[in-house]
Amino acid sequence: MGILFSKLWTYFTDKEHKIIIIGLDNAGKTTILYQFLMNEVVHTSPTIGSNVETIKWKNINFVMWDIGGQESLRQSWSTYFINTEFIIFVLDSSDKERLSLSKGEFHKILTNEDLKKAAILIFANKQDIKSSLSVADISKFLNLTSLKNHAWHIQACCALSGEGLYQGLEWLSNKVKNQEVS
Ligand code: G3D
Repeated sequence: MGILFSKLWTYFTDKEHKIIIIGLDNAGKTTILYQFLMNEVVHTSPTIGSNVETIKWKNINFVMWDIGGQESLRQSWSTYFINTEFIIFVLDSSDKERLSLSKGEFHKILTNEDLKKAAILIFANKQDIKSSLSVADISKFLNLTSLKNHAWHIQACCALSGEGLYQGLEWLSNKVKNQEVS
């Protein structure tokens, strides 16, 4: 029993779970990554390529890849997809003009073979901005209920204050725990 427990403990504490943080430029991806890492707001500059950090949450190691979202970088997104367990898709909920573009990119990445088993956490970011769309509106717009092959969850958040981010992380942790026992 002791050995089994120790093996399980090692498994939970050492295994790394790959997450890609993706979305259009300016959505708040880098701010989210560094909120998780340092629990504070950092001054970001547009991501050229990617940032990668390991975040330990409830004894689970998440390796988070923040991938630049500018148009010129979107074509290379798929090179990061291999072995991805979770996608964090970030939307600027106040950027109504680019919501269609965001939707297009969202559904496009889900057709990628390397992501077919990935669970998706959608962060409806920038909820502090008064004109932001609600989670319900964004869910409807993205047609999330049409997703039959992916587990998904949408979470309202404000990356600047951190509000909502840990609820999202909690959803991811529960997914990991459920995978380990099934
Ligand atoms: P990206 O990595 O998706 O490209 P960034 O986005 O994390 O670089 O954030 C882009 C800008 O949005 C930054 O502002 C950042 O401070 C801001 N931002 C991120 N999250 C929020 C949020 O929840 N609310 C508001 N109001 N702003 C947010 P700057 O001015 O540095 O470009």
